[in-house]
Amino acid sequence: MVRDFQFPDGFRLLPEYFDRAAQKILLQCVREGVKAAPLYRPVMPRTGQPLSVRMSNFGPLGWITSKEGYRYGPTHPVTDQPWPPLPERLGTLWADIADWPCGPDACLINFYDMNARLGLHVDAGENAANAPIISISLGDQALYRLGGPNRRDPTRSMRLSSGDVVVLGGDARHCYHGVDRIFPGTSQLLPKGGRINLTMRVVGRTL
Ligand code: MD3
Ligand code: FE
Repeated sequence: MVRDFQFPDGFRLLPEYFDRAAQKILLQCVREGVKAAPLYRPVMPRTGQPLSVRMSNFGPLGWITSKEGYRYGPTHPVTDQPWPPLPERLGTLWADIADWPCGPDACLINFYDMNARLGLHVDAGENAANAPIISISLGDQALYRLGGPNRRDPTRSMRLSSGDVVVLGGDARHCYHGVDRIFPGTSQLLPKGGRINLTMRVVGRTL
């Protein structure tokens, strides 16, 4: 079979980087975090259409959307409280594998129920546009799709499983990507099923 797709430079998949015990610890961290900063449903800029993915954040800055647009901000859009601190285990993961001179200042928490999806997009809201993004998957498997720097570039789909870590550095950082579907019943980590994805980012100073 001939494939048109070439993995972008800087894409690294670390399958089951976290074992089951470590996944449970991270899940506990997320539970603590969303107690302080509840998952909420972001809306699309302009249309106000709700996304199917529910979100929250850890760290000094969080990624938020509103009808006015996307931005990073220091407080939860519903509670107006600061985001909870980044869990220590996530900070050590960054230090161990990011190969970047400073730490992350934002960690987006995405929660997918079995019907949630995330359309093809590029992450472009960060001033530190060349810093890597590190993603951690927990719970049910996801069909993840990675493309190139242009929306019409060929794409490649892969399954991300609980405990997998993906590093998006270099060219990969500027590629289109999305989540086409969740495979219910593929993990027992979350008692009610679903998937959590954590993405650590360096936002850089927002003026
Ligand atoms: C490739 N999240 O939060 S993580 C996002 O599974 C996001 O929740 C997906 O896309 C998720 O923005 C995918 C892997 C990921 C994250 C950022 C990327 C892949 C990326 C940035 C550039 C290229
Ligand atoms: Fe993204």
